[in-house]
Amino acid sequence: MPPQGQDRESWVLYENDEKADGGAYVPVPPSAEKRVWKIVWRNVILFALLHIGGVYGAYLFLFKAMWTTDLFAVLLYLASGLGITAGAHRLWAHKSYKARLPLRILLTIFNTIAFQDSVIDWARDHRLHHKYSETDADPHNATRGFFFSHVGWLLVRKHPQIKEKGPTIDLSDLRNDPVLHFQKKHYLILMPLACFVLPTYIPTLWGESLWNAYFVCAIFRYVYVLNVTWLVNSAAHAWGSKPYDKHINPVETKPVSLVVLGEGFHNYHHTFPWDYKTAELGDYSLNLSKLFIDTMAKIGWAYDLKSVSPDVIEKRVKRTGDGSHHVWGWDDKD
Ligand code: ST9
Ligand code: ZN
Ligand code: ZN
Repeated sequence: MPPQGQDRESWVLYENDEKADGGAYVPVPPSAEKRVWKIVWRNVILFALLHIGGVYGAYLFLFKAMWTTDLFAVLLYLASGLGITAGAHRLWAHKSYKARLPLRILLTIFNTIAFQDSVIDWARDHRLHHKYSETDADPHNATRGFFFSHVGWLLVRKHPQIKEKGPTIDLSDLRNDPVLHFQKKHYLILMPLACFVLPTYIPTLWGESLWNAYFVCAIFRYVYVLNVTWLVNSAAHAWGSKPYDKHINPVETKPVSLVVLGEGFHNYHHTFPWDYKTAELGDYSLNLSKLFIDTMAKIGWAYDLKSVSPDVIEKRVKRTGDGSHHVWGWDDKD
């Protein structure tokens, strides 16, 4: 058995000890060995159908639907995206800022349009992802490959380590939030309404067909947002630079940031997960979520925005960065 009650580093070292000769503990890198997938065929079939519908919806989006319908689909992408980035991720999973009731209600509505399961369940998996990153207790453990971290983890039963380590995560702050409690309790009514029914009905008000509205604003928009979100788990754990910590897999990737409203600066985010910007710099063009939170702060709906001071970042860059950091000419100093 691996040592019990160890911190993450020890756990990573000893997780595969059953492979060791004679029962000795042999340090291993934090990568997973080949696993048996307990496939959930219902999910495989539903995701396959969803993606076929998504490709068809993209065709209608590009060539057939009314421009107002396309615009509405883009607005739904931005709203549901913010429900994940500014809501589930930065506000609820990481508590990187605080929000007054109207903003919590707005973000919960946006989040329900995104249909990535209730905020409480999303944040439970995400807190685990950070605490046990790149181990079997990480729901989308990127050391199991691009496909697994992108979508494969939603097609199989969770690794027993997730269910064993899961209860070590404190969720009391989320469970005590009445808005989140309401969302989880009524999810099976609220989610179909917000993600599929209303996005299909609303475009008929300006003369769009139900068919086009369904495939463009519900199916295509949903599949698109799912896939760009999943890119943060797959591409942003694989391809890019590591200016803040070269010892971890997450990377900085501007192309991903652009489509995920500022969540592609993933090396920074895993190094400083409490920063509401999820990035060192606040370039709004690559971080629409920051623009949204800053705007909410201006009207008083968001407050206590947490950030990291430049000298803390600088020290960390010099200590653990891979040398690719080029901000403020630090590389020329010393
Ligand atoms: C989706 C989520 O797509 C995507 C999340 C992406 C996260 C990205 C993060 C990146 C950073 C942010 C960037 C955002 C960018 C956004 C850009 C937007 C423009 N702790 O799960 P079950 C226990 S969702 C503790 O069924 P199975 C617990 O007892 C898509 N305990 O496990 C639980 O019971 P309960 C739509 C845990 O049976 C029980 O196990 N949704 C934990 O192995 C059973 O849990 C779907 O398609 C834990 N963490 O099934 C649904 N986890 O819940 C897909 C579990 O009652 N999921 N337990 O407490 C499933 O069908 C299933 O979960 C499964 C595993 C088949 C994958
Ligand atoms: Zn990550
Ligand atoms: Zn995070």
